Amino acid sequence: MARFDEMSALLQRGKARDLATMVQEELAAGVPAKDILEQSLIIGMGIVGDKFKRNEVFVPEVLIAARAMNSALTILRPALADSGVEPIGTAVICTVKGDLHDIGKNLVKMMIEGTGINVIDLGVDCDKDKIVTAIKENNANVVCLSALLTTTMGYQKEVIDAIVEAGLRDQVKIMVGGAPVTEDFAKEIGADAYTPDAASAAETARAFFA
Ligand code: B1M
Repeated sequence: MARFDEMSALLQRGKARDLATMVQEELAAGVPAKDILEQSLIIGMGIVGDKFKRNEVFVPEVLIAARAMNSALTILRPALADSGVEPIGTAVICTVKGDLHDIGKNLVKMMIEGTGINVIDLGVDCDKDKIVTAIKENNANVVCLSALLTTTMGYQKEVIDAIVEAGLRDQVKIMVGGAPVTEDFAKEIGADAYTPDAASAAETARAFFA
């Protein structure tokens, strides 16, 4: 238990190298990868998310914690695959067409990955056809659309319309976000959820699988 708490603390402080070393030691000592993930890393990332929501930590701290999470996941991934632990689902994420802002989108991606969801990142300036294709190819359950410009937030509706036209609307939950986006706008365009920050985006995505 103390070792799980220690790894969680290293993750929260963004100590990627020390965390990676400790994860390797735990695996070598026979601790199941699933326990390391669920009883230490996901809890640590959740604590970072809660602090972010309360403005107790800020973007740089979240990014370095997420980077530490990724370094630990790189080590855990083969062991998780061997032990048959499957991701709980798949999300497709992007910043929509015309929009090149990706810092918030990357945060959302990393926080959602921290909940055990497989995330396919389509990058920025993403066209609706590419999103529809990615949903089909990856059998995705969740779509996450980010927009930072008032001139691009409208494209989120075009993506939702394209998903409806492709007959995929019942297969996916659609989440929207980004600075100009609001709860009312999300309802108006037919999204399933609006979340104001990366931590609540991760909570909402996870809740879709509860
Ligand atoms: Co741009 N930019 N920018 N910019 N930029 C803004 C957004 C702006 C508000 C600045 C301003 O004028 N005050 C303004 C938009 C105005 C508007 O539309 N109302 C603006 C503009 C105008 C532009 C250009 C048009 C400038 C120009 O060229 N004339 C241009 C557009 C380029 C384009 O996209 N086509 C442009 C370019 C750029 C840079 C390339 C220089 C750079 C982006 C670099 C990058 O992302 N790799 C940039 C930056 C850095 C910003 C600001 C300063 C910071 C954005 C940021 O990363 N914030 C921004 C001003 C500001 O916000 N203070 C600004 C930190 C990030 C963590 O927050 O992205 O909001 P954010 O994400 C949050 C939440 O919104 C939420 O979670 C995140 C964290 O909790 N969230 C989601 C985001 N996506 C979500 C999805 C979800 C859920 C939650 O579910 C799916």
